[in-house]
Amino acid sequence: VDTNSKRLTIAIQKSGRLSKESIKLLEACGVKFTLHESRLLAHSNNQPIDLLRVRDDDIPGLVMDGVVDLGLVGENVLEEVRLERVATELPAEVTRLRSLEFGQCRLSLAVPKEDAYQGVQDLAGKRIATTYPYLLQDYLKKQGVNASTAILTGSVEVAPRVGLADAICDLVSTGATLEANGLVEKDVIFTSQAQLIQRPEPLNADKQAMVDQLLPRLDGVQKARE
Ligand code: PRT
Ligand code: ZN
Repeated sequence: VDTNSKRLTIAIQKSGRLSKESIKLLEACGVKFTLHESRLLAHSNNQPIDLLRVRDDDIPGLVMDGVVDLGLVGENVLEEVRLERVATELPAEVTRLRSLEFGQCRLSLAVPKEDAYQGVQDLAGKRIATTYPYLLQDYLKKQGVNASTAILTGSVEVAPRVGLADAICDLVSTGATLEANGLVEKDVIFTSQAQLIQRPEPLNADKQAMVDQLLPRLDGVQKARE
């Protein structure tokens, strides 16, 4: 992506829980697209804007590295990537523009329902399965608890049952997944919703003008939804 380009580049999740709402929000702001399922890049039909459609995990890094101008991503992924990048000394700054009021969820500790659990101290010396090792260890450190992690990118909720872990740290929205797996939510360690983020280096004048036009429209759309 050419940073001198007049076209604003926005990264969104290609397919997943944030995709539909992300497109819907941009369209409500007057940015029109024709999406082709297999394509990574989509040009707007009516604005100098390009959409880059990627895994949500890639969005914070693309924005932090200035590869794209804006990104729409969950705070959970944003903070996990930020902590990982701080630990590995990679650029980790973004400018947060707006909370987007969709993709709400929480990252919680959960244990098998038959376990006695008084508090996070009970997890000392235990193993916790998660997709968010940095957020988890950051929380445990603040609580003064030493526990190990089993990093899984999926099926975290089955880990206790198959003996891979004693507890889990996973995203929850309705709680149905925990319930179905005989787990009980104990401590919320992080709450999240989708965020609009911008790369830290200033945008060129053309791009800044587009952002200045986009934000009031977004505020209008969100106000109308209340
Ligand atoms: O392929 P890609 O990497 O882009 O997608 P992904 O599979 O990593 O992410 P995806 O599409 O599942 O979620 C994208 C983002 O949506 C997350 O990073 C969160 O910011 C947000 N979000 C909101 C959720 C949920 N709600 C949610 N409930 N992400 C995941 N879940 C999962 C959770 O992991 C668990 O498996 O849903 C299950 C629990 O849901 P309940 O309703 O049973 O509690
Ligand atoms: Zn992901």
